[in-house]
Amino acid sequence: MLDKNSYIPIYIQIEEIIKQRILSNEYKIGDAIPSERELSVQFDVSRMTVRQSITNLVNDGMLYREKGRGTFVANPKLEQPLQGLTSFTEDMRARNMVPSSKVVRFEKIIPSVDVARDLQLELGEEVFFVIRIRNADGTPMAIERTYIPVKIYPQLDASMLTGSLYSLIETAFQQKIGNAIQQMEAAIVSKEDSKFLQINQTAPVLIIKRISYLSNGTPFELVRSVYRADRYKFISQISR
Ligand code: 16G
Repeated sequence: MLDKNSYIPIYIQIEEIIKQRILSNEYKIGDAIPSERELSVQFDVSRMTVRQSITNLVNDGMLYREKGRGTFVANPKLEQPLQGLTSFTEDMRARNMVPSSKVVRFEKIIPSVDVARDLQLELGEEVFFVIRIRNADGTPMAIERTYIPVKIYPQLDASMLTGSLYSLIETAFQQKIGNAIQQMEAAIVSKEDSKFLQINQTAPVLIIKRISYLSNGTPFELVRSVYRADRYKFISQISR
């Protein structure tokens, strides 16, 4: 309830009330919340005050506005830790979500000079080039373009990649995965990826490039992953 005598500013109290309504499912994910006008009547405050509360919740990512349509409850972003060399399958299972993958391309190619260098291959050595759409509970979350040296896994085929690559390597191929180097950058989604990810053509994405090594130091994958920026936030622990 609003307490107009409180030292806590009214717009912050309203923010908290709306947050509670979202958390208690009174306002459901994807639903429109009442208009500024309705809320200002409900709380008996000015529209300006309500607007301030809503703007803060939009900035926090709990709500999003759509021009001419209203303000909606956002799907909470997945928090992805940046430490720990985990796989997509493990990450989703840890959240009780069901991972699935669609292999949209699988071919043997001679990689570019840059890819060959990252994978420590001689010029002309082949790689498998794989594009996979990674889904959580059936919704596309990321798209991955993976280069895997053919000489390490000559027996690889597309049907093996609908499940987890990392568990294939560790269980079927009995190899130990060691570490990886990652870099991340922001971008606007490409036209092709907007279709794969079923998002707007101007949507922001986060791109992670990962080179992963077996424990003996051999690079076994170079991956460019495109993550939906509206569904992911990356968390890292830092200390000094
Ligand atoms: C993650 C990795 C990717 C790896 C994949 C294996 C990032 C940025 N990328 O998506 O490099 O190939 O997991 O997942 O985290 P899988 O074992 O489920 O196939």
